[in-house]
Amino acid sequence: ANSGSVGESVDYKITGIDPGAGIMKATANALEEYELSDWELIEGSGAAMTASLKKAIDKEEPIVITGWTPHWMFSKFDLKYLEDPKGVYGEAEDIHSIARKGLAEDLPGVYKVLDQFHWTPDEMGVVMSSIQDGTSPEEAAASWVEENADKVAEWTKGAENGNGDKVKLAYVAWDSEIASTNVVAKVLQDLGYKVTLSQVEAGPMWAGVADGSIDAHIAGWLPLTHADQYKKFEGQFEDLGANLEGAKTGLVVPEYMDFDSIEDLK
Ligand code: PBE
Repeated sequence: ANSGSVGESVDYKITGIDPGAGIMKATANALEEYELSDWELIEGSGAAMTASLKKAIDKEEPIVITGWTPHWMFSKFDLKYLEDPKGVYGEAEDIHSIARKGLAEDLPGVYKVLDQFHWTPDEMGVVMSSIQDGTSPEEAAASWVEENADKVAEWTKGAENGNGDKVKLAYVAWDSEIASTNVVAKVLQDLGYKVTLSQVEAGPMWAGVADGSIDAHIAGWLPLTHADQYKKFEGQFEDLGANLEGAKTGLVVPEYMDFDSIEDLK
């Protein structure tokens, strides 16, 4: 297909996710940088995006989505990132754990676990795929924690028990973060903490940690994806560093689409 027909074939629409996601901002930038003024970025959700992706792939129809790694979609479907010669989506990203100020003093055990929490994209992938296969996030997290006791012991090493102390974690309903947040919640519960998970948008997630109404989140995509929030609230949270290395975002299409670069969308 020539490049003109790529746009026509998908009605010049990119299937996006929740408007607060950093990848939406990056994609808006990509439309400008690559001069794709005919194109529209459609808002939705992670779940709606993967449903559209599955529908398209079942019929071998064209689709362009905002995608990211780690994500189960890459093990379920044959997909490729479009090349991004202008580097709009940045280099590899890390996912950081972000704590409210004062957490180390108020809940040192929680702080320690969050500080020690670190895993690989493959480990996260196991939990994500299990959830995708129909296991509830709580159960998928519990199984992973049970089967990875050695790893979990590294995270909880030296951490005080909770004795029923309350902890509030926030997350956004992105598949990667549903997996990670449920795993950390389970680990904290097993240590004796009472954990509340609140599902919010990306803005409130960062704002909540900054104003102290949320104890922590483990969904800080840096240095690029959440750069705006990081800058906006800098000094009002504690960055505990990366809990996962080698994340990535970009525009993603099925392998059967016969072009390879964002430049070909023009
Ligand atoms: N994501 C997944 C998020 C971070 C985690 C790439 C969709 C985003 O803010 O874009």
